[in-house]
Amino acid sequence: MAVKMIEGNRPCPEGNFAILVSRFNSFITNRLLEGALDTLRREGAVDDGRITVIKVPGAIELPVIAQKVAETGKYDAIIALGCVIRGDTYHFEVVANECSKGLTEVSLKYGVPVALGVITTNNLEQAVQRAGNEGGNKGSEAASSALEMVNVVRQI
Ligand code: INI
Repeated sequence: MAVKMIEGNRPCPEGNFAILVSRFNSFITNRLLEGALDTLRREGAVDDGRITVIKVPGAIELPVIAQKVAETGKYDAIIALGCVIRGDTYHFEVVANECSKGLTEVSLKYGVPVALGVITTNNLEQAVQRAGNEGGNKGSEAASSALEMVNVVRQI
């Protein structure tokens, strides 16, 4: 008997996606949003009518809204976008750690894939590099991961 192999494809035209975007460092997070939208449309063949974008103040606010979205049962995946840049205080660690921990908890509690497109960098330059058009865009990567996960989940 052959091994059953489950692997997600990217196209996901019948999927419903919520993109949560934090406004803090919006010059970066808007680029992450552009990357995520572009990938959902081009790799996923997802129609705009299946995408909901929700803005929140900062990365700390992403988990509670992810929870509200997951509770509805209407979305196949959530893509969380944010940008946390290290400052002089311990605040960076608090925001970055609590955000990613909260998002993981939501994902596991509701069984909904939550793609982590929250970049955590030491400085603005690193953030710009990760929110680019060609070199790399973590919003686009998160969207790609969400597409794959929806297809994997459907096959299990
Ligand atoms: N929020 C971010 O998304 N990125 C940051 O770099 C950041 N820093 O550095 O403070 C940040 N703070 C705001 C936080 O997410 C909350 O919005 C705020 O504490 C109000 O709850």
